[in-house]
Amino acid sequence: MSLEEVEPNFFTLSPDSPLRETIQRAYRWYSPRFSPCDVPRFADVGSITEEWSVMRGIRDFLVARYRNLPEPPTHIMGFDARGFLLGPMISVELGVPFVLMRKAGKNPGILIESEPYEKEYKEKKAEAMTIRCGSIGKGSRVVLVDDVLATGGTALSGLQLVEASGATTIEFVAILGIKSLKGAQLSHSYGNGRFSKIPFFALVDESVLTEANCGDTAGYNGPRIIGYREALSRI
Ligand code: HSX
Ligand code: ADE
Repeated sequence: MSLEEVEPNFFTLSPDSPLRETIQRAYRWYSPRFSPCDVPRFADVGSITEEWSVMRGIRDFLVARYRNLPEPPTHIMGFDARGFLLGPMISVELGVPFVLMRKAGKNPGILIESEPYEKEYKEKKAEAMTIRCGSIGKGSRVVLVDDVLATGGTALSGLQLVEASGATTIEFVAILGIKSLKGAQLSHSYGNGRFSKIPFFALVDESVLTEANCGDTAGYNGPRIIGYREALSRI
């Protein structure tokens, strides 16, 4: 499948790619009224995981991509929490470890912590990512995995953790890259360009999130969250 370089070292699947079409058919987004965050189009990773054949298409494509590299990855590292949905299915096929990057306070052991980062939607306070010391090290060749690349704060935290472990990031990969938020540029311009050579790869960009992909329930005026007892009473 052919790729397009949308800006230096930032790639997507080309518009005629069958996998891009498959992802577009499944992907749903929600407006702020129906989503947990105040972003214009909240991309629902559940709409991807609920389509097993789309997941399989993503897995097969990424496994072939990394297996065929002259120097394949030694580790897949996923971002808390949605990177955990994609990383293991790739690492199991490649026969390499899957390493969990977890938000501060969640990982056991001695940890390396990234600088604090912000996301497209702001949490109450800035977050940081951690990995356990020794989970990767000198000579490790790491692929970083997430569902969405938006402003790129999260991706940058992963690059910092790999660098601070003495390892190498061979690629950051996500299903969706919101090009207009310039997430790849944040990492590529960080720290005098120390990460400028690291490829970013988003399978699709925000152009797949068309009006037809909106998951909002038209005309619904009720509460977004229905409690257990209320839901029971409605069955
Ligand atoms: C969500 O925001 C996604 O799962 C990613 O981990 C992250 C992307 O936002 P940003 O840091 O690129 O703005 O938690
Ligand atoms: N994380 C950051 N921005 C997002 C978006 N627009 N949809 C889903 N997850 C996100």
